[in-house]
Amino acid sequence: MRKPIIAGNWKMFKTVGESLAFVSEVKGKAEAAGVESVICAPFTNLPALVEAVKGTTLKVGAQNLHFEDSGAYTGEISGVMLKDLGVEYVIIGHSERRAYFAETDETVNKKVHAAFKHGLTPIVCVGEKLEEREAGQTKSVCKVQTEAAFAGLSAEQAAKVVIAYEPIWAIGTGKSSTAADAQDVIGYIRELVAGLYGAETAAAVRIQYGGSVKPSNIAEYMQQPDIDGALVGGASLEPASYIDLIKGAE
Ligand code: G2H
Repeated sequence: MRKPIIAGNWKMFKTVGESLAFVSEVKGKAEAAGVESVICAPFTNLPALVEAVKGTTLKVGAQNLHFEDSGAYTGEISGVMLKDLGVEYVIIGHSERRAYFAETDETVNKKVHAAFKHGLTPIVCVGEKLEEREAGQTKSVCKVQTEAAFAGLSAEQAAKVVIAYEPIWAIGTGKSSTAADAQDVIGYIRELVAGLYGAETAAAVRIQYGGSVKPSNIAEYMQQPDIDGALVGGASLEPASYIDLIKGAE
């Protein structure tokens, strides 16, 4: 059985002090039996967050990493550094990074390998743009992105990947994919993994939906057979909303 996973993607929000205030608000409340809850915070907040969540069921993730372990890459952070802090998850290939920071399918794949090299669990984002959806290319875009992200992974690694299907037109716009449409694409992504690694691995991979998820719509996504959680931006920033998302995923 796949354990549902709700991951907050804080993007470029919250200072260290605001992060700590958030954790003290949600401590002991953002817990639901059988739901994994993760906070993916800006790099600057990670050391304090890792300390603050000790003794709770909350886990901490980063929002990016460099694929090299070290080197002359000004401004970058490596998997070695994240592991050293005690970070457990890392978002890779979010559409904002693909759109604004030249992330490609190739760098996504290199970063997925770097995450596994350092014992981090990758949350790999895939999803189509509005014009691709309107052109009927949703599944072909997801196929290219998913197959590229998984290239060279062993079946054992593949089973541990968390995929986040985020239709780009639904991100931060208030427009969300219907649960049925999200299920259709996510079911297809699971079939893709089955084609690459077999049914057992595909049954183990967790696939989230992302894009304007909030406490009022989380339950309908969770009711879908192939949706194992959500990657949540805006609605993960407020403690009460985050707690409701975790409870709603139960
Ligand atoms: C999509 C999502 C989080 P939001 O980017 O990854 O953000 O929930 O604000 O649409």
